[in-house]
Amino acid sequence: MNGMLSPSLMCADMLNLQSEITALDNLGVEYIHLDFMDGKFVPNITLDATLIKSVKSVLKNMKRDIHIMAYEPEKYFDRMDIGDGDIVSVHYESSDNIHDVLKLIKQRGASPFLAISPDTDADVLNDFRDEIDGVLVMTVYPGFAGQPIVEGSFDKISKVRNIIDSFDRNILLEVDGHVSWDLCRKMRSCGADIFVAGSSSVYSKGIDLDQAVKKMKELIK
Ligand code: S6P
Ligand code: MG
Repeated sequence: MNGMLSPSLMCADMLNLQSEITALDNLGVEYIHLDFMDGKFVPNITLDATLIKSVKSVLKNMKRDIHIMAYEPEKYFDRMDIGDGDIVSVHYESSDNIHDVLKLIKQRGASPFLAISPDTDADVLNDFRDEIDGVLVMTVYPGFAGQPIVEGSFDKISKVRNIIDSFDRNILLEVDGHVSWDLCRKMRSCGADIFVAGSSSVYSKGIDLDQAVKKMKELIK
């Protein structure tokens, strides 16, 4: 299986979101990464839940890849209209009942992913063996685009790959944060399957979107 792309909508042109989404869909991009923040779990706010719901109505083949950086993430599931085909990542530390939250995502027909921040030990994944379809490995601290990669991220990706491979189920590994032209290949060789592309690649200045998508797809093959 080739690596899959998930461009981050918070890095796109906010005044032209629909055309940006349609362009990605027409280029055969697999996912659109939708960051949701509550201003408390992380010190920022980006895309709103209603907007995340609306994205659904303009998609043809692309799927939503929703990354919730908020406490009590389940509060937003109805407003985002979470259901069939969505990936939904929730952070390990975001709920006292994170196992129930993952179950709820599954019950809605979506794919539950556990997001782990740079300071979260990969070993926590061992408690989620039968509950997750994927892991979102944050390679920057959640909250902002345009940050440098956190030291130790490649070892973390490799460690997560080993742990989830030991589960003997098909579990996807997604990387999010400074997935740059220079680093994405190494992330791929460490075991990443889905690549969140933001300001350090697909949305960097001086390259057209179609060229950028082609270049990225080639690098993460
Ligand atoms: C950060 C968020 C990410 C960013 C992405 C941006 O909290 O979860 O999805 O949108 O990291 O990409 P870049 O290349 O600017 O780091
Ligand atoms: Mg994200």
